[in-house]
Amino acid sequence: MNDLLANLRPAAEEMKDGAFLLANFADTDKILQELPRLLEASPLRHMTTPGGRQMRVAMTNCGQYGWVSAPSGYRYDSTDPTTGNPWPDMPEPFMALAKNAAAAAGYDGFAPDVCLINRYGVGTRLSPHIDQDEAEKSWPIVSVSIGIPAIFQLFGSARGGTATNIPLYDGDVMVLGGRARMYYHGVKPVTAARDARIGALRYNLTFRRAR
Ligand code: MD3
Ligand code: FE
Repeated sequence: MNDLLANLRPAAEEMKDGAFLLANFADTDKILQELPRLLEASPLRHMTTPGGRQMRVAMTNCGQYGWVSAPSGYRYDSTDPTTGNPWPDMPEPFMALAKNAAAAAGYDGFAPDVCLINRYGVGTRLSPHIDQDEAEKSWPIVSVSIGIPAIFQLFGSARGGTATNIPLYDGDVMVLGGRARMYYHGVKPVTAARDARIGALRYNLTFRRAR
């Protein structure tokens, strides 16, 4: 886009059916300052799916609840099963970012009780799925990308069909609401790149209202 017009670009661009992109919305330096102590309290781990497979994305959580995948199924739990402790509190800057992003896409009053932290290495992908473990699906999910880029794929209500491919760069925030909230989505295998701060890694934070 022409630089002279850049400040006319809306803060939130609707990509498809209630999926909004807020390009370069997040201060990821600030997020990366908070991460080490969160990961120390509740380390990243490769969860097992109900089908018995290990997820290639490493995950942990902060907030009142955390999303857990186990052989027994998916759930939100106030206890980290790895440590036996509550998940670490959601840092105030995380909460503020999630609220501001939701509001910029038209969702006032969003108060996430979960921050799922996903870590991708080069080659890591996330298979198409629907996020349906939350009690109230009318709240959006807010996603924050950190580090090396990835291509996010947004399908429709069915698993197949053509995807809308959305490259996500460091600082990009997506707000998933409306019909897109229940759409299949995934992440293509992450291609080789380096971030000056964290190397060949991508983190994604998803802020959710579980209960
Ligand atoms: C579209 N994470 O954690 S974030 C997930 O990049 C997840 O780590 C991906 O899918 C990642 O469940 C994608 C963007 C996102 C998050 C939630 C959605 C897109 C969504 C929920 C409904 C539709
Ligand atoms: Fe998802």
